[in-house]
Amino acid sequence: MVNFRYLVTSALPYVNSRPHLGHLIGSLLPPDIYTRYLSLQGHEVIYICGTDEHGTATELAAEKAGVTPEKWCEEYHALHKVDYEWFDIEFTNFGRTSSPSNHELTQYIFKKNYDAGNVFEQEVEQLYCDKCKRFLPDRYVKGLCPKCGEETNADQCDSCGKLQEPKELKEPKCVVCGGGAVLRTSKHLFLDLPKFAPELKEWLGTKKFWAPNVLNWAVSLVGDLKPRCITRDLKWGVKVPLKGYEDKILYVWFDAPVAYIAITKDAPGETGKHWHDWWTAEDVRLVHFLGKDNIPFHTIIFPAMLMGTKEFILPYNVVGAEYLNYEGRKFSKSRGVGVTLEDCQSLPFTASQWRYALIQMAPETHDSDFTWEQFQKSVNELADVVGNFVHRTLVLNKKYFDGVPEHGEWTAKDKELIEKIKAAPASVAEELEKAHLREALKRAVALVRDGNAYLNEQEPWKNEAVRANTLYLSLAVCRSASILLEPFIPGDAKKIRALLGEKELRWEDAAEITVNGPLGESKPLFTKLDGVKDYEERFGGKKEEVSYVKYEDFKKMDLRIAEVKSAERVEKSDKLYKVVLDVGELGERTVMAGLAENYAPKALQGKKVLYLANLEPKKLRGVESQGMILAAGPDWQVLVPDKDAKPGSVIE
Ligand code: B3M
Ligand code: ZN
Repeated sequence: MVNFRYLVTSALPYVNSRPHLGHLIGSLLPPDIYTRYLSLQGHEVIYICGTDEHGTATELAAEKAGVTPEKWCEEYHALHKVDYEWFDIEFTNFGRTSSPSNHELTQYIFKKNYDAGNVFEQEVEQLYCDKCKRFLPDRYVKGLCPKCGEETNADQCDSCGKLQEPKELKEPKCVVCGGGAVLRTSKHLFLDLPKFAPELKEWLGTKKFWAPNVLNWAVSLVGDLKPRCITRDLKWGVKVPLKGYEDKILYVWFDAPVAYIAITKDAPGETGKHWHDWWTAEDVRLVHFLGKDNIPFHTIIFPAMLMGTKEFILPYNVVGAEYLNYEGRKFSKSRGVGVTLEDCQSLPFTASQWRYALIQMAPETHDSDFTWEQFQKSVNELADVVGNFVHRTLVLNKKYFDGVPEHGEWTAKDKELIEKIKAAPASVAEELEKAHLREALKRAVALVRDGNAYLNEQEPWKNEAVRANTLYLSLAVCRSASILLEPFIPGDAKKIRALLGEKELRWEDAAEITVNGPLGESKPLFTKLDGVKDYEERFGGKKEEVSYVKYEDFKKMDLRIAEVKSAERVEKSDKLYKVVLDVGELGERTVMAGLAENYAPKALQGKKVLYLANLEPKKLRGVESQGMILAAGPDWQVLVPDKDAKPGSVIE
C-alpha cells in the first residue's frame, strides 16, 4: 500500500480586510484539523496558505486608505498571520500571491498553456465607463445577474454563484461614478475551457467520493463550458508575458491558485527545496479546502490550467464549506455584525474553546449559524465532559495511588470499555478521512463520555475491589482522548498528554490500553461560561430600527391612477418635468416630477401612473406642484398598473 503524502491547501484569504469567524471555519480551521490528523497517522503532510493580494478589491481598498497596494498588502498580510497563529493554525508556509516566485510561476503556467494552444486572443466587447474613461474590470461593475436577478459584480454572483460574462449583465453600472457602463471592444486572452471538457469529464468521473455539493456543481459546469477571459485592465497584478498586452495583467483567479505552488516553493527547508516533487509526484494527494463560492475555480479552472501544463498533479479532493452566518444574519464589518479574529483575541476564551465550538457549528453540509448560545453550550461541554473527566481521574487516582496503579484481571465491565477504546481511533478516522469534522469530534468526545459513565458506575471511591482497574482504564481513556482530540484542540490535547507523562504519540496508539506515566499534577483545564448576553449585544451590530405606519395614517393618503397628458422640460433643470395629469374625477393636476433623466417627454405621454393626490402642494421653480408621481429607484422608473385602469381609480 502506498503511504500517500498530502499537500493540503486553504483558499487564500483576500488581503483587504481582517478575517472573521466565517473565514476561519470556512477554509482555515478544517484543513488545519485535517493535516494534524494526517500527521498523526504518519503521513508526510504540508499545509499551504497565504494572502490573496492582487486584483481590484485590493486596488480599491488601498486607494481608499491612501496607500500603495504594496504597502496595504504588507500590513494586512502580517495581520492575517497573527490572527491565524493565535488560533493554532499551523501552516507549513503562509505566503503571498504577490511574491516574485508567484509572478514567475504564473507566467510560466500561462506560457505553457499559451504554447500548447490552450489560450487564444479575441476582441471582446467590454464594459467601459465614459465618465471615468476606462475599461471596467469585474469589481468596478455592478449589475443584475442574468440568472437570478440579484445584484452582482461582473465576476461571480454572490446569490446564485453564476460565473458572469460582463456583457450578459443586466443594467451594468460603474461602481466608481455610478454612471451606466457601455460596451466597447478591446483585445483579451481566453483560456479555452471547452477544449478541456473531455479530460475534465473523465477526471471528474473518478471523483465519486467527493462531497455532493462539490461534485454536482463541478459536473454541471463541465457540461457547459465557455472560454474564460484571463486578462484584465488593471495594474496591480501579474504582467501578461506577451507583446501587445503591456497595459493588462492576468486575471487574479489565474495567479491566486498558482500561488499554492509558489508558496510551496517559498517554504523554508526541505519543503521549499522539493517543491517541484511535491507538485508532480504520483504519491502526493493534493486536497483543497475552500468556501463554496470557490468551487468552480478549484474543480474546473485551476485543474484545466494544470492539465494544460502536462506537468503538475491535479487535486485529489476538494472540500467546499457552506456559509456560516452570525446569529441569523450575514457577517458584516460595516454594520458591526459578527466577530472578527481580532475581536476573539481580546475575549477571555482560548483557541481551544473557539476551535471546539466552531467545529460544532461548522457549515459542512448546509449553511449554519454561529450563536453565542451554542458557543456557551460548547464551551461548557468542553469543560464538563473533557476537562472534568481528565481532572477527576487524575485527582482520584492521586488520592488512592502513588503513580499509575497496577491493574488486575479485566472484568466484563472493564472489557466493554476496552472494546470501545480499541474501536475509537478507526471510528473517528473514518469521519476525518472524509473531512466530516463535526461527526469526527462527536465520536472522539463519545469515548470520553463512555469513560465518564464507566467511572460513575464503578464508583472506585467506594469500591476498593475495582479501584485499580477502574482508574487505570480511566487514565487509558484520557490518553486515547489526548490523541483523538489533538487535531481539534491541539494545545490542550498536548497538555493532557503531558499530565500522563507522554510526548509524541501516533493515531494508532489511541487504540492501546496503556498508561506509562509519570503522572502530573492536574488543574482544571477549561473555564466555563455563565452568560452570553453581553457578547450578543456587543457583537450584534446596530439593530435596524423599523418605524411602523399606523393603518389610519396610511388611509390618509389619497393614491390614484393618473394619465399623463403632457410632460415638458423645466428651464435650467436636467431633472424636472412639468407634468400635466388627468386624474379622472379629481380633474387635471400639475406635478413637478424628477423624471427628465430617464424619460423623453413623449415616452411619458399616455402612461397611466401611480399618483399621490393629497400631498401638500409645494412651489418648485415658480410652479405649484400638486401631489406626486410614484417612481422606483435607483433610476426612477414610473409605476404602472398591471392591467388597464381608469384615471382617478383609487389605490389601496
Ligand atoms: N481569495 C477567497 C475567497 O473567495 C479567494 C480564494 C482564492 S484561492 C486560490 O473568499
Ligand atoms: Zn465611472
